[in-house]
Amino acid sequence: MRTIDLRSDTVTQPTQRMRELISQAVVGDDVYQEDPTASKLEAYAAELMGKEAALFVPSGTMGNLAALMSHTQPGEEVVLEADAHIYRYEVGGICRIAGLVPLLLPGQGGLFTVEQLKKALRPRNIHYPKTTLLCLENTHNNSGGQVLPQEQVVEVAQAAKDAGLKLHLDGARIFNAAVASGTDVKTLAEPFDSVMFCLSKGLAAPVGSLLAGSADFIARARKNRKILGGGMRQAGILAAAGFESLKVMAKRLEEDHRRAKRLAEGLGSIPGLRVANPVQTNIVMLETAEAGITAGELAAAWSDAGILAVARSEYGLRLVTHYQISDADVDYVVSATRSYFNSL
Ligand code: TLP
Repeated sequence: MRTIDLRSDTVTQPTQRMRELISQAVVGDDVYQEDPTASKLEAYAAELMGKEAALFVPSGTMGNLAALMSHTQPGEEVVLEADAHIYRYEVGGICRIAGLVPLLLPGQGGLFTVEQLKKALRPRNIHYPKTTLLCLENTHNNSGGQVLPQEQVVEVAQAAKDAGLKLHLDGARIFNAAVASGTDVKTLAEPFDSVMFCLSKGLAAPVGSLLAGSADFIARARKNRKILGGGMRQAGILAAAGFESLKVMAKRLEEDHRRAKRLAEGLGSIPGLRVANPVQTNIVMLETAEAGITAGELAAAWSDAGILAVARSEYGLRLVTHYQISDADVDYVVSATRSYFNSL
């Protein structure tokens, strides 16, 4: 039985062309900045994001952490949306390694308002940590891959800048946001001093993310990447696949979004199942409470049918489409789920 793996777009396998590029990569020692393939990918990423420079990092988690460390000093405060990946799913590195205090603002679809931000920012006072950075996430993972409304992003960013804050974007899925909103990544990244994006999610590279920003910021991030153990040697072996991600795979994300919508429509039409939010990109958040079954029970039934998904809470599941999920797979998931519900 074939496994239909909807746990995440991180499960994507490198394409044949990526394997060819990897085998042909010209490499050097990237800690000495002598790897032409890694350097070329960094220059290309910087240009795409409209920033001066970029840095190839092994993971999104390291890219975000290196950004936090490079924008701040330990003991300072960072504003984040309450469900931000940086806060919820990066093992507390923000506190443990960067030494920062998170200031969490609850958002709608991953974004809070200017009024919330202004109210939360406190004046200088001997009792308070200095607030120096604001981070946003686009698309917003925990809100089901929603695209942040760019007008509101610009307003929030302006208010943060006026208050003297730096801005970082966790753009792990910024290409999904760009495709879904019809806005190019440069425009989405424009309000931010730095942006991190992942090659190893819907863009299908085996490993790697990029952090882009000013030349000075990237020089600091390079040093911080070294502290974190992310100074890679013949990094071009990994970076080589990234060109295919950016030039080819980024252009097909619409297919994943179309399939996620089809999946949501199919599953949402089964009585008792509810799709938590409008599907805009490649993530579907499903709720089983009304059906009186737990997420764990549905995940177990799916697993028996060769379908993998993540049970996120007692009644919540996440399903993510990617290039290895076909229309036929989507139809199979819907019909297997219908059969399961009919058998209850
Ligand atoms: N997200 C993963 C898991 O960590 C949950 C996933 O399957 O969605 N920012 C965002 C918005 C992310 O979704 C992720 C990964 C990261 C950062 C971290 O990237 P990696 O996994 O490369 O460290």
